[in-house]
Amino acid sequence: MNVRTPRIAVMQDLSCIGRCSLGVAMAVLPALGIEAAVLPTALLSAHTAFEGFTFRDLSPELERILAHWQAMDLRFDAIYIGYLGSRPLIDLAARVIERFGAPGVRVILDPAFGDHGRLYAGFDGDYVRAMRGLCARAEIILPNLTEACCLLELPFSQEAAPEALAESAQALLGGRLRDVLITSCPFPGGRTGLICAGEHAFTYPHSQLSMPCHGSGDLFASVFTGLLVRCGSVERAARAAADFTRGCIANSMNCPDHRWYGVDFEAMLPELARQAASF
Ligand code: PXL
Repeated sequence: MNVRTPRIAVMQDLSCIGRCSLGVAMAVLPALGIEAAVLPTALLSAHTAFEGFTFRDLSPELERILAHWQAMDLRFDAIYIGYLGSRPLIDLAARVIERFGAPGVRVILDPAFGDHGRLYAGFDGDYVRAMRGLCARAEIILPNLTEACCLLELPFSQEAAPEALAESAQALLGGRLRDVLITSCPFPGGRTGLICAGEHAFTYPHSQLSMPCHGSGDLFASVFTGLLVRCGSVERAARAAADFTRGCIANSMNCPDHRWYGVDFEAMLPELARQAASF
């Protein structure tokens, strides 16, 4: 039997230190039996929560890569866009979707511009507004609570009611956008979890872990995208990705380094590969 390995175009930065973005996607997707074809948006010495990080915007090189890809008759099962880093890169991402996002290609966007009530270093309201425009070109977006509040022009609140968030998120739907899947949402009883508004509406609360871990959104997004391509179900992929991410964060809690150096997921990849077999 010769089954074609699915291929996902992954557009985000390469941060040399601090597990996030491409570093995570290029480990997770192959563990799920998926080829990661990468479009690096920027090269950083470390992610932007580390003081003194270097940042090289790769958009000129990306233009050349895209020109080559366009001549190659490439096809993808999905396009997964994460941290971009500048306004020109948002425009480039829109072009990637236009060129390679034919009907049937899943387009998943993690807006990746903030967390814990704040924007990441280097971002401002203009960036958020441009990202809102990009959201309408995606099929599924994966904002965390901070990003969802910014996109919806709501004040950030750890106490937002899940029903109210889901209702507000409806405002973003339309264009190509079918599902708004918000991570790290507060639920009654001190729990946290997922709220999905749109075609596949559901909620998935679970108990809160005590240590926030940098890069946990990127880990969730990579696992979600891979499992979605494997099984086609937004809810099933999201629940399993949340469970896996939570398990990895629990593993990371014995070492405070992971708060900034990222979720300790490597040792769990064989387990993820085993689980993927049933997807
Ligand atoms: O995890 C999101 C992320 C991705 N890439 C870079 C970042 C961050 C968050 O800070 O700085 C470069």
